[in-house]
Amino acid sequence: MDLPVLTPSTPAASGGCSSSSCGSSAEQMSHLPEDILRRVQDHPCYSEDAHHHFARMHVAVAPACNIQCNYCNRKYDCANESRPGVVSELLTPDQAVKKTLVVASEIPQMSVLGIAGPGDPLANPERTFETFRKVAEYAPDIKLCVSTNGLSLPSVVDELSQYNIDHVTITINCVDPEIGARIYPWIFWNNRRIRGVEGARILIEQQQKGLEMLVERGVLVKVNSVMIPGVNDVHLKEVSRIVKSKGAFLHNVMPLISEPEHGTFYGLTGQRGPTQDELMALQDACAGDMNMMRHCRQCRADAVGLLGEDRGDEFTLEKIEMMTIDYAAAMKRRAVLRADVLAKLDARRSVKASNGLVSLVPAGAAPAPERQTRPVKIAVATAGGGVINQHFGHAREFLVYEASTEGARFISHRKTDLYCAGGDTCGDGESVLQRTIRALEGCEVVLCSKIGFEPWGQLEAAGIQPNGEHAMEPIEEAVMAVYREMAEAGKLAPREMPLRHSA
Ligand code: CLF
Ligand code: SF4
Repeated sequence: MDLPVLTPSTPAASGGCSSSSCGSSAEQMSHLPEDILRRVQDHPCYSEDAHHHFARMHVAVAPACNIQCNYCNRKYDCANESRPGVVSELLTPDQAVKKTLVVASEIPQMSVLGIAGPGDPLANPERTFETFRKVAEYAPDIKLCVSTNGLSLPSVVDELSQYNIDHVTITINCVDPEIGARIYPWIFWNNRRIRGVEGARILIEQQQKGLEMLVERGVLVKVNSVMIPGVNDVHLKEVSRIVKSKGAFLHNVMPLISEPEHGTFYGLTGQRGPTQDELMALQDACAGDMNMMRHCRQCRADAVGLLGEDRGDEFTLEKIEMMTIDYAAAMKRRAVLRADVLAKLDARRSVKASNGLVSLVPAGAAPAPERQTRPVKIAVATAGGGVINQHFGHAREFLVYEASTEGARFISHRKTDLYCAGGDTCGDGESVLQRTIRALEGCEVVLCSKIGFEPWGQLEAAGIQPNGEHAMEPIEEAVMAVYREMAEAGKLAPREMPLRHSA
């Protein structure tokens, strides 16, 4: 069908039509069948490689929820898929479609539209499916993705398949109703509120049934789990084992966010979230040969842009109402960009597959040292594209890679307050810089495109070596180059265990 040229006056625009062995990088995913790789290669959440290049957007069309989680306050985004922060604008399906087409035109690398809240998309089936149906009609080049608590999932699996929704996330925090009762005070089921263990049991049954039905139909299922220390942290290894055995493609263990100011039950009762080390240890323990997602940013339910960035302010209802879109023309530009990015990713994957990770060493260089070196954590400032292209002072987050003789692997991201807004004055920048340095604890090097004199000195004083020599280089190659330099300089001798002082 011909795609419409949308203007502010068309019906569509104005209301006529929402561990060492883990990670989801190319290396870990290389065992997957080619057809699955093709289905995830431009999905920023399902492929760690893709998240450097492709963006996602969420449309907040789903206000209601059919369960209560102890980590959720409905004033804030769904904690299944969001970091705390109110949804700026709740959209009708028609507004969501217009916004989607505008964003896809303006951000051609936007490959996925997800519905993830602010409540549960499947507790708002009419609004959710109307949005998907219309986006699929007007913009068939956009992947559709939905995230749910799973309670209503079995009843809508066939409808999901009908709209070509190829990626579904189910948040599964437990498979034991006794544990579930400590996470979910109630569910709303068959027109009544069911509390405690019985409610949790029904929710778990529906989640597992929904997972099995989706897998049977060939839908790619990601499972999200919120890690709640002392409640389900140990148990999540069992969850990971079971969902993997039932065919889940990827497991994403996320940290509980429980700031008291968000007004959640956990926040108000002092339930803490995990430390970075606890989270990584659990992710490693869950990994086995399952793909683990480590690059999740716990997005808002109205997030727009690359993971880790939020361009929502550029696309408010007021702004998009004034925009005119020629989506047919945009789709051509999007196809060119997508083909270009995928060709580059394919080329890099082929090099890695044929030569192994050590091939990241430049031709002619000696092989990576294999003995007497320890792994090293290296932080990277990037604005996307898979290269080191961000000024240290402009970074809102750093990607952390672990380099070893096995190669470079992404292990986590560290959020930081913006140190420098790019102006001439830094205000209270120094204290923010100190917070940034604390966020980089455990890293020995930080790679960025540029860095000022002041932060350089403070990083060095904190034992973190700044390095701006690899600007615009591919991240993993730069990380391995630095690792080699450190090894050759004798800086990576295995650390000895500290001796105990005698009493
Ligand atoms: Fe959105 Fe979720 Fe689809 Fe991605 S987010 S609905 S699968 S398109 Fe991604 Fe954001 Fe993590 Fe979600 S980084 S919170 S996993
Ligand atoms: Fe909140 Fe999402 Fe849980 Fe519903 S499923 S209570 S919206 S976190």
